[in-house]
Amino acid sequence: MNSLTAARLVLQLRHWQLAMNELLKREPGRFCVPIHCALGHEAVAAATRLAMKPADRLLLTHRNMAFHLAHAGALEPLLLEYELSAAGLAGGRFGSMNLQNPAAGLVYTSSILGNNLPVACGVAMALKERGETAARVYVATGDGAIEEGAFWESLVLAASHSLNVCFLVENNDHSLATRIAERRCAIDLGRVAAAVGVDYELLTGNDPVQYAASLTKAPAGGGPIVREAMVTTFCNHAGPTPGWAADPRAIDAAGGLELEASPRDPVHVARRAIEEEEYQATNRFLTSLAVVVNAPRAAEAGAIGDMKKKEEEVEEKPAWRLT
Ligand SMILES: Cc1ncc(C[n+]2csc(CCOP(=O)(O)OP(=O)(O)O)c2C)c(N)n1
Ligand SMILES: [Mg+2]
Repeated sequence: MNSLTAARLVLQLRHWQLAMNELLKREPGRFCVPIHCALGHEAVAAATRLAMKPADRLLLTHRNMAFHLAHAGALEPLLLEYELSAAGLAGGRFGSMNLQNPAAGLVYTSSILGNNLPVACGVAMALKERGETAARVYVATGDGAIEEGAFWESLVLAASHSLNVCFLVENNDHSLATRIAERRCAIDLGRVAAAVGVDYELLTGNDPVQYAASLTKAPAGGGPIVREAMVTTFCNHAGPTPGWAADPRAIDAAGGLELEASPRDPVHVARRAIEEEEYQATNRFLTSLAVVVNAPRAAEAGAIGDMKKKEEEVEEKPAWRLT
């Protein structure tokens, strides 16, 4: 996937998440499961899509929306899953916080912080036993979740057994309503990784192609890697959260895909890889669709169908479609 395709994926992920945010804003009682948008996490999610080979696996946490969208390539199966519909991505059995999509390699998701880390080691060990040594196991975690003992134990376990695991830490300087300085000492993950002989890189700048290149690096002699991506989460924890600067209710999908004119926003970075004319056309097109999703329950009344119909009506379409 080249820079242009990756940038388009970032825009698509932002559009789908803005559509979800509209639903959560206007119909807070619509979903009976907690839903954690990941506005601002699009470059990391896109990078895993770029990086992963068919045999690779990805294990996720509560904040899995951007990852799932990137790998499912569509909003509809997620929206239906969040409504616990049998037509959803997992037949309505997992909802949001445990959602998995094994067909795409997304084999496990846990809402219990730190829980997916030892599971990832187990998956990697099984792959190693089977001789599938080239298959990498990616496991996402957060600056809050690494406070669990399971993170430290998993890192040592993976290093000791030379497991092909990529620990992908999304550091948004938040755990619920608290910032790192409010709850613990600083953790220099680069030095932690070095202390157990593990390769580490810090990911900043929200370029999915650069991130993917880092995620796919294989350390000499095998073993795990740690990648820490600095992320700005524009949507708070899961809806308005005390202690977070921005309120997701203030985000208006009709206001455009870019949320901040700075490299902290993956969409701002994606614009650089796209002709401005195409970006503006895509922006107008996608934001005109986002508000249409604000319809009665998707499963019953076909909000997605409305969105598709609207899509056909809009004359000025971008030259590309991902799905
Ligand atoms: C073992 C455990 N303790 C506490 C919680 C409650 N909890 C849910 S999300 C969260 C914050 C997680 O922060 P982080 O890992 O940085 O992810 P982020 O939400 O910032 O993406 C907490 C404390 C939990 N789910 N599991
Ligand atoms: Mg966090």
